Amino acid sequence: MNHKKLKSKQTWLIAVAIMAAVSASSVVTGISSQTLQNTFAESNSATNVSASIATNASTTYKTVTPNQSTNKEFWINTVHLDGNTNIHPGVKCDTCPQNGPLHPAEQPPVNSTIPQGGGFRITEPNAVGAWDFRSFTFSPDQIVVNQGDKVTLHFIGVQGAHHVVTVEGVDTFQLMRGQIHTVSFVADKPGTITYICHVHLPNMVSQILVLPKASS
Ligand SMILES: [Cu+2]
Repeated sequence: MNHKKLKSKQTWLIAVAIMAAVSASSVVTGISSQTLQNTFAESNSATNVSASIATNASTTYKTVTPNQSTNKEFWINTVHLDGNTNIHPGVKCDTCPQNGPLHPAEQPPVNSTIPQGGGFRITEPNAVGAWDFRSFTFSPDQIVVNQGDKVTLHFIGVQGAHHVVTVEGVDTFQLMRGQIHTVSFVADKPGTITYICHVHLPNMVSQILVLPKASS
């Protein structure tokens, strides 16, 4: 066997070894070679990642028919997110569950430009150097329904002592911690409906997106 033929045979053997490895891994992971080929084809095509996810046989979807009105029910919590920290490194603050010995020193920002309105709050360092940055929000803060849906929203006062909530064109009400207030309406027009808390502006502002019926 001359040198050229030997090299050709080596290349062929390497190719067989790679194919065997791919085949073996497919058996181990339970993925058919056809699926692998599809995955490679999709990831190499111009379509995005969601296309390859959409064709995955293991993914199941609940079919959405835009023209069919349904009842949609959501539970919306009042939430404040707190960034607790300390101006001293490695010092436990009185409200920081995550504090550990390696916690770095963090000073409150000087001349912070926090918007007015109650939605944000900085609590200055206390006796042990702990300080906090708070931001109010609704959870969820984005809801999608179809035109014609009957929408029921349960607002739950969880964090924050007191809120004054408006669901645009539907209702304005007070919401105390521990209270649940329910509103219902038919989303008869496509577009957006905001729900806001007047006590915690400008960030406790959220949106219901009403998708239009498809033209038939
Ligand atoms: Cu509020």
